[in-house]
Amino acid sequence: MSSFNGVRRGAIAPSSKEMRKSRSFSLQVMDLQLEEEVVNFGKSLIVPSVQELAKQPIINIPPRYLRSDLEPPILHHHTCLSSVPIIDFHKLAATGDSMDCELERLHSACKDWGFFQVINHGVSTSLLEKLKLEVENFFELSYDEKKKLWQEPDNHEGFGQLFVVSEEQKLDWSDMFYITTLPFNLRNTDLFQKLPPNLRETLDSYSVEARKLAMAMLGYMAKALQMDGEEMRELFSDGVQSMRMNYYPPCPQPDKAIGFTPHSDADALTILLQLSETEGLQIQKGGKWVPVKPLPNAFVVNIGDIMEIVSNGIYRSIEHRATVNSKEERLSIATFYSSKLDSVLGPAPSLIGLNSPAIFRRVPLEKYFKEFFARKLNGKAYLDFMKVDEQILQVNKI
Ligand SMILES: O=C(O)CCC(=O)C(=O)O
Repeated sequence: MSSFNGVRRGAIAPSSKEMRKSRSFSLQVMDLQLEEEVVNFGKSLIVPSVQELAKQPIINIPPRYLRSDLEPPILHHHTCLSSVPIIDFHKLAATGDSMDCELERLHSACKDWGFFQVINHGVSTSLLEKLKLEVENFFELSYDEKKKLWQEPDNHEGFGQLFVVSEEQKLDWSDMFYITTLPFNLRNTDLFQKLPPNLRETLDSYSVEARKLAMAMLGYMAKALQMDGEEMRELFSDGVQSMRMNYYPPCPQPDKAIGFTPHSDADALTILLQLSETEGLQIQKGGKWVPVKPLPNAFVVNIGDIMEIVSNGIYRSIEHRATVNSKEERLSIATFYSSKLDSVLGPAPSLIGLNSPAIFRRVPLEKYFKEFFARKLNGKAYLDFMKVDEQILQVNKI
């Protein structure tokens, strides 16, 4: 899942050097700071570190991680099923038949799977390798170092888990680090300043590359949907981007736990980078959990709920989950791309007509995320909540 929280909207704070310039300037700064509004999208109860727990010589996992609530049984590693489509970004950028054919494949992947892997995406291998290394080192920091970057009770950015709303709620077998990365003025600067400098620099470069890729993909999707490209650009340029780094430690009872509860993502597009070829991600397809076998340095991209709304249900967000295993740790970095902060979500006007009435409500992005983060994660329940009442649809048809 996705999102952002505790971000500051409005004035960008000047540097301390600028602040010293003059008294009149500092008075202006005070005015600006008074006007500054903190946008807080939610919070999550603070929970213990699973990485630390997994270092103990335990045979049985604590009851809070036992997931008898999850049906069907968690591991399906031996089920042999077809895997998600692979989209070649070079071909999409080409002209002629090869482009048309790849665009059609992209359209089918978004409609029928909601998931695909992207190759030849243009993000340099050296940047990806650097990012993988920095994130691995980040999770290897001592617990004392990590505590300085842990979530605060009123803000879910930092280390911890998301969507924990009660002390009784079952927990995932994983730790995560969540941070808003773009646009720059929405960054939680205090948290960013505390990151190891190498990671911070790498995130600066990677967030820009991931945004370029997301915008290019949204452009191709607009074309494939026969949607007005300007509507897509208007909604998503300067969109909100956040990242969630996931760490799944080995688990002594992997068939009784889950690394990440089944969910669909609330954003428009998620770009997932897996740090190794260890499997764990599974997607829901035809009533079965299909494992996604990561291709080296490819991205796994998925349609989020916002894209399902914008496309008026033509593209589908798909439930997915992460399983764990008893031998190997697994790491992944999910980059979530959403529309801009002051946008109003709803089906694209160019896709709505007499024969295709809007099936989703129109809701400001801020309200959409606030309601999303106030809930326990529960499959696609939140998207159902966004649907126009079936009775209203019937009345409008008459
Ligand atoms: O680690 C994975 O493969 C899944 C991550 C995920 O679903 C997420 O971060 O939203």
